[in-house]
Amino acid sequence: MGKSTLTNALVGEDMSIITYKPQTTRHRILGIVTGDNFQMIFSDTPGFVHDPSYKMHEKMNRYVHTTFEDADIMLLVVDHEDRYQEDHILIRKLKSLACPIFIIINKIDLLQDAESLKQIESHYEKLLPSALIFTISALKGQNISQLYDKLLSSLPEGPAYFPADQLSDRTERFFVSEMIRENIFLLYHEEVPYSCEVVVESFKDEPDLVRIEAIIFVSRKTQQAILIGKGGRAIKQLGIDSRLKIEAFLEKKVFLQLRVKVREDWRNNDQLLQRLGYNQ
Ligand SMILES: Nc1nc2c(ncn2[C@@H]2O[C@H](COP(=O)(O)OP(=O)(O)OP(=O)(O)O)[C@@H](O)[C@H]2O)c(=O)[nH]1
Ligand SMILES: [Mg+2]
Repeated sequence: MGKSTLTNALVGEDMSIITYKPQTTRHRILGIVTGDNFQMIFSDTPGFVHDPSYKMHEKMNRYVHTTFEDADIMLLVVDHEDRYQEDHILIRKLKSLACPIFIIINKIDLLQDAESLKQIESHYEKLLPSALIFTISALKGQNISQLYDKLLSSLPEGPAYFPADQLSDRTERFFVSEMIRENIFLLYHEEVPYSCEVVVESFKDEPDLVRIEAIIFVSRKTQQAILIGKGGRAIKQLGIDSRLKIEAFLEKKVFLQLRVKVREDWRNNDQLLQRLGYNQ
């Protein structure tokens, strides 16, 4: 855990949303860093879903697979509690790669003693002898600059893919919808956040404010009621929290309108998934 926290730390921007809940990231999001004589493109992906319950999970896994196909350097982010084994699909795939592999042992701020860190390191040294191992705290910024420097010096030479001022492959609308989704993850419980997807329907940049209309899709009528809450209290809170975040991001006043729509079982609907941006 910590892929998105690490990507944001390396890129130096809050690109990916972060929550304490698993499966927060659902798409592949590029963060672009351009220097005087280099361009590094960081690719944040969902975590691999082992037992996909929905077509959406399969699409999320496709994003992970795509990264294996086009990365110049692969980073496997593990935390102090993970112990990946030989038969893990990601380890098998890593073993078949020709590019450099970095194993990132994250959350070292939570480890008290040096001995347990040594044990984790030696586990991964045996598992992937050709990989470089880094011990970091993405949250506290420990060893991030060393990792950044090593990434930069390990990249192959090539042309820049993006204009120097471009920070991501994603639009402002996408980031806004993600900020709403982040707040859904933080405000609602159990299955509810997982059954929601957010689409920005309209985005009007007016002289003194940005007027945004977003739709939250849920997969059942009962979830719609939960999202709205008694007397509309829950969705009001969601609107306030999301607006504050979006205002900070756009650096402008925002008028945010949220609507909730039921799309039965959208997570298994190919056409809808496509419309919702699951394009892999
Ligand atoms: N203590 C500590 N917590 C961390 C660190 N890095 C990330 N976290 C926390 O771990 C949780 C998950 O972080 P994310 O960056 O969203 O993890 P992810 O791998 O992107 O997760 P998914 O997108 O759900 O696959 C959040 O609560 C983070 O604050 C770290 O170095 N130390
Ligand atoms: Mg993530």
